[in-house]
Amino acid sequence: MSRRAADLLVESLETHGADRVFCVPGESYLPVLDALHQHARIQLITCRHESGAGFMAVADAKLTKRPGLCFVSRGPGATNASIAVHTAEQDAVPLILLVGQVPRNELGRGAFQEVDYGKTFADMAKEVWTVHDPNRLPEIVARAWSLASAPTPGPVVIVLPEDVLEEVVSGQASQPLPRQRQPAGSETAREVAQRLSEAERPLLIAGGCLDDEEGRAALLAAAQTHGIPVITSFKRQDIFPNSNPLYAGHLGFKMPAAQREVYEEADLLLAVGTRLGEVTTQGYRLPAAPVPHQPLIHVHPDPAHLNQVFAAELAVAAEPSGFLRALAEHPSRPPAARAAWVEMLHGRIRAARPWHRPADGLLDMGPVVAALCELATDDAIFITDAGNFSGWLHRHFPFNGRQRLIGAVGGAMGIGVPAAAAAGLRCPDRQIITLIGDGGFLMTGGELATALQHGVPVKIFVSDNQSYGTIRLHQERQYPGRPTATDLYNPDFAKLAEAYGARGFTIESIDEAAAVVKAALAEPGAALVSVKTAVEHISAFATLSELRP
Ligand SMILES: Cc1ncc(C[n+]2csc(CCOP(=O)(O)OP(=O)(O)O)c2C)c(N)n1
Repeated sequence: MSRRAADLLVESLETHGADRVFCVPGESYLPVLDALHQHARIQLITCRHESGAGFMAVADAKLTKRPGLCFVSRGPGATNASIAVHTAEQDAVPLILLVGQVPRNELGRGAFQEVDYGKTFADMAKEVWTVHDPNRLPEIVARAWSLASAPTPGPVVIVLPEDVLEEVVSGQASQPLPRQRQPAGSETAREVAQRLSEAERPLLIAGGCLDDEEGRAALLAAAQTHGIPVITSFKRQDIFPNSNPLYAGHLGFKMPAAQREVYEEADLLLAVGTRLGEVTTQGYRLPAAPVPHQPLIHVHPDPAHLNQVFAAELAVAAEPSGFLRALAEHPSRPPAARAAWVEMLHGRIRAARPWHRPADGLLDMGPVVAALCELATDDAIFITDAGNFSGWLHRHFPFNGRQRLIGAVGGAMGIGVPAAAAAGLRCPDRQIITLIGDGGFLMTGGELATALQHGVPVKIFVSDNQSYGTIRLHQERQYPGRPTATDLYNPDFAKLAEAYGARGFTIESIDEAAAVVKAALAEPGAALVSVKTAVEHISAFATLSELRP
């Protein structure tokens, strides 16, 4: 059967399970848009900025565990999308970015909007492939799908010279390559169980590889079988029920030193499905790099991350859910001292969780989160942009193990609204709640139009403190009393939301918070709540007055 290469590309994406792609259209890949016009089984979501399209693809991949797909135009489109490539690398998310390119006979001449993507994305993408021969498109799609997915998921870029796309080809669409299997290894599980039975103060550091139903179930089963306290890696506190007595906390930013020191008393660290990044390890201190202070057992599917920074006593290249399932099959008997360790760790978390009205009566995101604790549904999807406003959710919200938290582990601002749109499209029956700062909202908030175009009833809470507060906090610490470049002039966010066609609300005081949150969540359509937060409450852990000498 002969047809255009663009059609073969779309067919190949479809045979791999693609059902949705995100794009900003461009003249450099018109044949693909036309092919998608004729393949109604793949939904094409048109976005307002390539960073929005890329973030939506990243969020979609976080929910489906399949590569997120994003089509962008050459040059300006591709460079706008680069934030998503970076985020996919940092967050270990499978992403395929498909980029238009100048025709093959113009390559290397510096033609209009030409970019050498191999150079541009070399430091972020797992691979960048330019399609020179249209007949190899199926092979390239299959390889890109497989490489983006494993062993550490990440971004792959496919570059499509525009003349390639119009060529007539006759090959078959490709089928997915088999996923490489990694046996869980019963012997290894037995050995680890033996180590656990000797440890008085073990800690299981659970990472993003466990962020699906299978992984969560395996984590819970292994933790309960062995009575091991669980702490989660950065922004993964949703993968383990926070009220479970074995929940011991979340390795995020701004952890009080006293809390970190408690973790450092562990006599065995079992890190499963985490790359042990800088934030998770509290600046390479837990475990300590390069030689940890306590024995480290590191389980990760990608051997490249084992012994990369930390010398593990036991380095296990295994699929984390399978490993934990095997571990749960080898029960151990914890030493008597374990119970006190478990209770001490969870007791601290339990004590710090409730939100209390601040003595100065100023508004921050606390009362909003307190209301969300009461009102969010059992399977709500929370999205946090990057910034200090998220600290109140991280500190006070007890994720139940079914609720999801989506944010950029890599710290990119701007993911909040696009990810909400993508999550609503993927999970139309679940409540979608975004927390975002005034800074982050004005980066990619235009994607609210994309959400509304598709009837996604996002609920967005904007912390309107008129500041790039996180940076202000750093400045107040390093250069007290000399904030620079962090004050913001803002629109009226509630009116802005109304102009988009969403319902707009404003919260100006603590006393109003609960009722307004309730009203916004009850809205059948999209709603935005502008929360007039006081910059004095610069984070969930500090006020400006406390920081000043
Ligand atoms: C794309 C991007 N640009 C810049 C930064 C650096 N940065 C981190 S947090 C932050 C300020 C966030 O401000 P806002 O969204 O208003 O939230 P707040 O910290 O005030 O709660 C900035 C500029 C970043 N992480 N990502």
